[in-house]
Amino acid sequence: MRLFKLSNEIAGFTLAEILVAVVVITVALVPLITVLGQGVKRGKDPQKITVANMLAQDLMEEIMCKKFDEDPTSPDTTSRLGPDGLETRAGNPTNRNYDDVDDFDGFNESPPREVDNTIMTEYTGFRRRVIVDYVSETNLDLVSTSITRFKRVTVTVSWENDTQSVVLRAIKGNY
Ligand SMILES: [Ca+2]
Ligand SMILES: [Ca+2]
Repeated sequence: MRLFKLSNEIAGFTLAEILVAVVVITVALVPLITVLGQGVKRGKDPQKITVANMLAQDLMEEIMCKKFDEDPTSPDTTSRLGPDGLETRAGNPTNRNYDDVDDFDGFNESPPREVDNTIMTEYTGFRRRVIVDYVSETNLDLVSTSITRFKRVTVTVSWENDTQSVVLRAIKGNY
């Protein structure tokens, strides 16, 4: 008898819980559906955004592995942004590969290529661009025209004739 009463209480409590949960879920779903609807209207393709993010991440990881600057002194005294000498990303028999992060400043390729210059045939509709800036040591969002100990790497991957894009940023410090 006691058991029956207990189970009744549990059942009643559960039903109330379910009703509250349904109301909460309904309220929560309305803004979510609105957001998804806007995404579809703008023509954003979630699958392409995922691919673009992957392409951006791939290039960013390659860049961040490089040293801070061509000039090994700290802080740099002769730094300039861009490739040094005849460096290229893939290198060649007579010249070196990109070896510091700012060698990628001005990088612009479509279709995307592997490090060895092989075209990524499955991603031909995408473009990858890179900008490298010095940023203020007290405010990493502020681009600096003078040499600092921090470089900001901005990788932009675009598609559909550059009308769609994702941007990835990272900071490389000179420690
Ligand atoms: Ca270099
Ligand atoms: Ca350089």
